[in-house]
Amino acid sequence: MSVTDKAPTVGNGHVGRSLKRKEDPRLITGKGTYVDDIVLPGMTYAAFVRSPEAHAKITSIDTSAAKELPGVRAVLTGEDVQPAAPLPMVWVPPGVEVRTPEHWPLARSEVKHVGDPVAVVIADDKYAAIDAAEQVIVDYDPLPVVTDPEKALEDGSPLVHESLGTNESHQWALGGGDVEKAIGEAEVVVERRIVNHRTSGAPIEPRGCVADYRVDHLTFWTATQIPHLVRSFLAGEMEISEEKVRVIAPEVGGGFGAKLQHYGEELVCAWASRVLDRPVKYIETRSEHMATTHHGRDQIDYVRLAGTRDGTITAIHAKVIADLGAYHHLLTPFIPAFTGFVLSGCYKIPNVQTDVIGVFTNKMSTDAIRGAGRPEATHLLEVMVDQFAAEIGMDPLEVRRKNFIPKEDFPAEVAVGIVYDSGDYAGALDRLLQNFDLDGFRREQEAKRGEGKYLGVGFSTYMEICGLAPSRVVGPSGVGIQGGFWESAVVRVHPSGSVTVFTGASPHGQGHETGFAQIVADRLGVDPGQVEVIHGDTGTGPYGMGTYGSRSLAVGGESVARTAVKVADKAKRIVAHLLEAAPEDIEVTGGKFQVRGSPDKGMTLAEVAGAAYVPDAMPTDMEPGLEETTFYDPENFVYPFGAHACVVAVDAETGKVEVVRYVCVDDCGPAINPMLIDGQVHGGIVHAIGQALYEQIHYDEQGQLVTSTFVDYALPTAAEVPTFETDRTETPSPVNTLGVKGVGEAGTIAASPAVVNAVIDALRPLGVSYIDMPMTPMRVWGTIQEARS
Ligand code: MCN
Repeated sequence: MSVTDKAPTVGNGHVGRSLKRKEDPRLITGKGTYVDDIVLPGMTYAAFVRSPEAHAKITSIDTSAAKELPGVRAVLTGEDVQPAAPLPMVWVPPGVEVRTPEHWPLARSEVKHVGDPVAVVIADDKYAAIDAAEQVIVDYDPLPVVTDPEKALEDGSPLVHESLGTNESHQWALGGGDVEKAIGEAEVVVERRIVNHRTSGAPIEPRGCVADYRVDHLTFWTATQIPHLVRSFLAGEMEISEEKVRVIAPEVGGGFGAKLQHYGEELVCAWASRVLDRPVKYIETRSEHMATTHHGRDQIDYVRLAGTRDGTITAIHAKVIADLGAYHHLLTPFIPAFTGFVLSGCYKIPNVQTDVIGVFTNKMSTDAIRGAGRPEATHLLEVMVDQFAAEIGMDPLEVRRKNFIPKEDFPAEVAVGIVYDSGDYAGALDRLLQNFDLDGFRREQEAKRGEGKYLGVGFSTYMEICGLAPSRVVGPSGVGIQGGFWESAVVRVHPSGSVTVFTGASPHGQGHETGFAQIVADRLGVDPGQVEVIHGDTGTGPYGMGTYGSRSLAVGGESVARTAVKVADKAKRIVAHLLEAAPEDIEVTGGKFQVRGSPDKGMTLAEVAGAAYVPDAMPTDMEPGLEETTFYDPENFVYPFGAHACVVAVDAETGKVEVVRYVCVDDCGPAINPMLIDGQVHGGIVHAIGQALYEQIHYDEQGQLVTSTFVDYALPTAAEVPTFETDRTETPSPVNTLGVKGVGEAGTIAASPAVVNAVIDALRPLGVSYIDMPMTPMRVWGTIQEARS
């Protein structure tokens, strides 16, 4: 990897400031337009008929009663909705067979999980559609069910897809060094079975779409993270030429990975709109969300970590049994592979190996949920580092320090062959400990123990891969999302000097309208209030890849920055021409394109734009206008990192865990907007505390979903989390000119092991040495009882 770009001149210093979010005035005054706010003349509403069975043959579907009901315009089944291709799965790793059963938007002959859509009713109003859906009579012939991925791998297990002859989707391995040899020769080997259970993305706004097909054109609003990709998929499936499909992601109320997907319901609504020649709206209910929007995690990790008694880690091996659910959605089988890429974490471990077995079960599919494979890796690694430290009787922080990749080693290639861009792991931990008085905590812990309270502290030092791109690395790994992994931007300066930015990123809570405006404002010498950022509309900007994998700033923001630099360069040439100076002597400072050393010679962007759009005085070899485009494909990923500490109080009588303090240091390179970063870190930590203590998608043995509402699926609220004490170090990435890395998933990736390690730290005096998530009162209490007996 080589990066030669020089950082562009920063003009007015908006970058680095905690500007309030430009998007908030409309959001907090209820003026945002979400999918459900879109009302079109002649609108009809979709309600899906879903399987109550986890696995069954469909023996008949009787739609006659439903069709008779007032207001019902159509009832469609799998026979009626026949797209040109099944729903997409885009991971085809070279040399690995990934068994991918056909996945149609409406089940054709069998249902494979509770909630599998079987038919759709389209009616004039939502309630008529729901009532009619209840009148569609489907006869099911139940088949044997398997929900436990380990049982699914046993001989004689019920098969989710009979035609495959196995429940194994695929095996995939990634390694470096010789793990078995290192483990065989090690002084110490610690082993654990770590369950990283199934969770939901659970954004506040569930999924929804409005399809409006008219005269060969489809306009499609959808709550998505990937509007351009949804357009490509819909165009292909419906055999409509791509330019005739416009996909708009309006205001999107959170996604957390669950909207990095192309769902069958989207296609069904578009199809129905074409059949009926009317707009069709679908908004899922919360219970539908829990059952049929893809889940995350669900790995059983058999981990061995080997080392010497002086604390050097010599090898780590993870056998990952990944429960993929019933079908492959967009990236389902790839997610556990991502675990393998980051298994070394912050450490110099010479022997590293991940062996993944992907397994079908009669459950909803898993796919990317915030972190997507990386939280699982960090969780197992950081928990195992503590287990290893306990085994050899060493301070877990000393073990970490001993094994950190030193900052002088960057760019650093790790055993699995990837090259980390930059890092200072010891620096982040040092900063954390400055903010956290560990000695003071240990004294308090001791004192409180005398009072019958169990306090514990857990640490997690993490590293993650994000900035998803670069195509030339991701492509060969087999991820074939239409169009590669670059990002696009257009920066358009209007004749008045105000600016519109079009980005291929598709924010759904991250605040790109603010951060991207700050980047452009500095490069063009204007106020961020003069910069409007347009996103999520395939009809306005060039093709773009969307928002996921904490890629938007490092890839999308960088493409915006580069485009603004191109615009500034043209502006400089115009100014140089008009003010008779050399272009190299023009700098953006004080809100002007200024001739260096001549304070009275300068032009505002509005004056430059005026000249560019009224080109009579422009250089003859220059095109009129002031607008540029960039397609940016980076040379490497970016690798953020940090150090987190969690303090818990455990009530040993009830098993209740309370997070009483949370201190963290994150490093995502130079901050564009520290407040946006804090917001991301807060949300990310809550997400992981949720998994560690409360949230779990739970199916019973018959494949019935037990946690289908927020009554059973326990999302933490503000009352369950402390005030977060955040801080940052800033280690620039050499990969992009902004020096930035991602932060959108950092909290989620870092926090769950910190919480688990804290609970174990609290309960060690009672003999507890390990506990799985979610650490519900029942589980914690049970573990204490077991340890006591
Ligand atoms: N940022 C910054 N300076 C930096 C790094 C980041 O100011 N040095 C800012 C960025 O400008 C951006 C935010 O931090 O406003 C996050 O940027 P980035 O890390 O590039 O992540 P993305 O914008 O690509 O967001 C994706 C990430 C993912 S993968 C999930 S999942 C997620 C998340 O963001 N889902 C979210 N954050 C979420 N936040 C909300 N509110 N809702 C979701 O669904």
